Amino acid sequence: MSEIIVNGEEKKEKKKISLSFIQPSGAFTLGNYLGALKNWVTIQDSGEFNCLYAVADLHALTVRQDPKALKNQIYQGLAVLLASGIDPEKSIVFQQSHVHQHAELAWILNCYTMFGELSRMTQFKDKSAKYADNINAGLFTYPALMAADILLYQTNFVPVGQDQKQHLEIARDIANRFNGIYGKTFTEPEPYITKSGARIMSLAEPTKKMSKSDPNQNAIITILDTDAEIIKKFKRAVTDSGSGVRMGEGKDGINNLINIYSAVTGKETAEIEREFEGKGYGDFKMACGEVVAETVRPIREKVNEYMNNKDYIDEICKTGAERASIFAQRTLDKVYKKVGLVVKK
Ligand code: ATP
Ligand code: LTN
Repeated sequence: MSEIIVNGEEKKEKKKISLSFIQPSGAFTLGNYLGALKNWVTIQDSGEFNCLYAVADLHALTVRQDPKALKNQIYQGLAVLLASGIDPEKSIVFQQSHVHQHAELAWILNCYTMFGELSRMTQFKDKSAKYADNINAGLFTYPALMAADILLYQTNFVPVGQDQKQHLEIARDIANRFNGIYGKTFTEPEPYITKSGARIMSLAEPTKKMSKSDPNQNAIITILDTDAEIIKKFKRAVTDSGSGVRMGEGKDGINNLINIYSAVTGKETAEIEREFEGKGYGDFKMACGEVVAETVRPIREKVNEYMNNKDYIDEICKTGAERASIFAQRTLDKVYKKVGLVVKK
C-alpha cells in the first residue's frame, strides 16, 4: 500500500486493487491480448491501482495437459506478460500454485458455492461438451478457485474479456453470501471490460470466440506468430460474400475484423468505415494483418529474450509470490476465524 504525507502527518492512502489471471493452456492469442493483457498494462500504468497479475496454472489442470508442454507454457505465459508491458516493479507477478492460500481458500469457498449455480456456468457447459471424456470435479468447481484468487486480495477490479463476466458474477455472489453469514469479510469485485477488445472471434468460425486451445491454427492469431503467418491468416479469414467494409447484422466475419482493427488502432467503427470506403474485403484483410503484425512483433521479440532468461522469470515469480502471500494470508486468517477454525499459533 502506498503512503503519502499530508500536513506533515503520515496518512495511509489505500489504492484500489486490480487483479487478473490467465491460464497457461496454450500460446496466448490476440483475444487474450486485446481482451485482457492490454488492459492489465493500462491499469498498471495509470498508477492508480495496486496490481496483481498471475498465470493460473492450477486452473489449467482442469483440462488434461502434457506435463512438459505445461511447464513450457507457464514460462512462456510469464514471458508474454512481461513482454506486453507488465512491470514487476509496478505489479506483483506470480504463479497461482506458488501461493498456497489460493487452494486453501478455494476449499472453503467450495462449501459456500451451490451445485445449481455451478451447473449454470456456460464455460463448464462448453468445456464439458468439448472434453466429454474428462468432466472432472475441478472443471466443475473452477469458479470457486477463481473466486478465491480474487477475494484473497480484497480485489476491486478484474480486467477480463466478456466470457469471464459470469465467473465474476458468481465470485460476487459467493462474497455476498459469505459476508451475509459472517459479516463483512470480502470486498465485492467488479469486472473491467472494454468495448472493442472484449470478445475477439475466431478467424475461421467468426461466431465462436477466439480461444488459445483451438486446434485449428488458422482460427487464431498467437502472440508468437510471425508477421508472414499473421498476414496469411488474415487473408484467409472467413467473411461473407458481400464486399463493403461496414458493420452489419449477420456479417460476423467482417464485424470481427472491424472490431480487431478498432481495438488495435483505437479508431472508432465509423472512422474505419470511412477509411475503407470503396475498398473491398481483400484490402481490409491486408490492412488488418499489417496493423496486428505491427502490434504483435515487438511483444514476440521480447518474449524470445525472456525465454532465454528463465532464471530472471523465476526470480520475479519468487518475489511476487512472497509479496502476494502476505496479503493472501491476512484474508485467509480472517476467514478461518470467521468460520470457527483455529488459526495456527
Ligand atoms: P482456453 O482456450 O484454454 O479456454 P482462452 O483463450 O479462452 O483459453 P483464458 O485463459 O480462459 O483464455 O482467458 C484469459 C483472459 O483472456 C480472460 O480475461 C479472458 O476473458 C480473455 N479472453 C480469452 N479469449 C478472449 C477473446 N476471444 N476475446 C477477448 N478476450 C478473451
Ligand atoms: N478463469 C479465467 C482465468 C482466471 C482468472 C482468475 C481471471 C483464473 N483466476 C482470477 C481473473 C481473475 C479465464 O480466463 N478463463
